[in-house]
Parts: sequence; structure tokens; C-alpha cells
Amino acid sequence: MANEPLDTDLMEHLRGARRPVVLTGAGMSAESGVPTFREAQSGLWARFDPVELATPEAFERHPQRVLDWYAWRREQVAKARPHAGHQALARWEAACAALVIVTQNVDGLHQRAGSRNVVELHGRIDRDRCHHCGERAETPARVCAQCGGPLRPDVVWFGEMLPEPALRRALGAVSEADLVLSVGTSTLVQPAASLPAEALAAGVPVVEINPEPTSLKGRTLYRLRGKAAEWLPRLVAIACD
Ligand code: BJW
Repeated sequence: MANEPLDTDLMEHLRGARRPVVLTGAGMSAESGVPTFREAQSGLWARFDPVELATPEAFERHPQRVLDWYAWRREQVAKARPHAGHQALARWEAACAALVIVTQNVDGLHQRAGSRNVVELHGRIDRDRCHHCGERAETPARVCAQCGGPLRPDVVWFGEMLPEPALRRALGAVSEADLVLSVGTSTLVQPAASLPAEALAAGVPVVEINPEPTSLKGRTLYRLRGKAAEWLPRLVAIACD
């Protein structure tokens, strides 16, 4: 629970952090009203497995089904608002300019809360790009102006490469970090899941915020059971005040 006493070593790591990195996953957006990736299957979508919809093969076989699923999720993202945890991270960045947020989320909620130094590993749900040539679409359309290929959400599906500049920035930030927070991620999906694991292997303190256990383990891991919107304001108050 977010009101339990904190380890004194952890409080020192928070106060002393000069180059913190915060890795966020779908659980970070849950309290903003965006279902976690593995829960994005209620109502009409209950019989589909999100892991099977988020693939190039699913789009090639059933383009309209995949586009309809994304249209449903875009509506949820449009209605969502950043919560106290997003705002706390934006405050931390304002007080400690070297903070880097590395997010697997595609909803833009960190930027809407005021964070600037955000690395987006899995793209953005509110943009389209061509499935064939990758050109970004400026206006809503079904096909790409450059090559006539089908437009699709500008996100990274299973089996696709992450954008190289984003992955490079994330790896660079983690290699220089003196503290890593892993918030609201199951740490199952690679290569993002390897980021906190690499920090742990290098002896960097890692704080995990998650109501559920994950497989992350290491001598310098601090596990905080609970929700992002409850824990982050408390941790940032310790780091910045
Ligand atoms: C809360 C909370 C609250 C709830 N507060 N917490 C090595 C080994 C094995 C497999 C692979 C490997 N390398 C690559 C792979 C294949 C694959 C992969 O990792 N598969 C795994 C399933 C094993 N990876 C890829 O294909 C990646 N590409 C790649 O590596 O290219 C090179 C390559 C290709 C082919 C073969 C080999 C190499 C691409 C991965 C792209 C992931 N894309 C998605 C979809 C994005 C678009 C969309 O949203 O539609 O990204 S999948 C989905 O998972 C989404 C998420 O960003 C991502 C991570 O999930 P996340 O964020 O952890 O969410 P959840 O739902 O899993 O967990 C939420 C957590 O929050 C839970 O723990 C809750 O308890 C918690 N929570 N409420 C705090 N209030």
C-alpha cells in the first residue's frame, strides 16, 4: 500500500538521484481510464486476444477488424486524462532536468501532463502510417499518398522492430541512470522488459510499482505494491522536496 513506511536506503536513492529513468507500461494509464493492454478486450472485443490483434499478420488478414479495435481504443484514449502520477513525473522533470521517461504506452498521457523528455518505444495510437513504406499520414485516409499502401496505426506490433532512435535513446538513458523506476508494466514484452533487468544487472537501484507480482528480480530491486497514482506523488515529493 502507498502509505506503508519506506526503506531508508530507497529514500536516499530518491533524494540523491540526478539521472533517473522511469519506464512506464499500460498500468500507468489504467487509473486514467485506459484499460491495460491485456484488458483491452471488453464488450464487443471480449472474444479477441489483444496479443493476436496487435500483429502485422492480423492486419493483413483482417484489416477492418484491427482498424475497428484501434478505433475503439482511440476513443478511450481521447476521453482519458493524466492522473496524479503523470503530474508528479512532470514535476520531477521540472525540478530535475535529467529525468527521462521511457514509455511503452501509445496514448501520449505523459506529454499531456507536461513531461517533455519522453521516449516512446511503441509509437502513438493517434497517428497513422503506411503499412508498406512507413510514411506518416497527415490527414485521415485509407491509403498512403506516396505508395498507395494501406494506412494503419503508427504503433509497434509484435514481430516488428522498435523505432531505432527511440530504442537507442532508451538504452543510453538506462546505461547512464543512477535510479530506475519500472511502473505499471508486466515486464513481459521485449525489448522494453530488458531495460530494468539491465539496470539491476549493473547494480543500479530499481523501484517497481505494481499491484501484482512480476518476474523482475535483483539485489537492488525495491518492490512497491500498489498503484501508480498513489505511489508516484509520494516518491516525487521525497525526491524533490
Ligand atoms: C498497474 C496498475 C496501476 C495495473 N498502477 N500498475 C525475446 C524473447 C522472447 C520473445 C521476444 C524476444 N524479443 C522479442 C520477442 C518478441 C516480442 C515479445 O516480447 N513477446 C513477448 C510476449 C514474449 N517482442 C516483439 O515482437 C517486439 N519487437 C522486437 O523485439 O523486434 C525484434 C524481433 C522481432 C521478432 C522476433 C525477435 C526479435 C515488439 C513488441 C511490440 C509490443 N507492442 C504492444 C502493442 C502496441 C500498440 C498497442 O497498444 O496496440 O505494446 S504489445 C503490448 O505490450 C503493448 C505494451 O506497450 C506492451 C507491454 O505491456 P505492458 O505495458 O507491460 O502492459 P501489460 O498489460 O502487460 O501489464 C500491465 C501491468 O500493469 C500489469 O503488471 C498490472 O499488474 C499493472 N497494473 N494497474 C501500476 N494502477
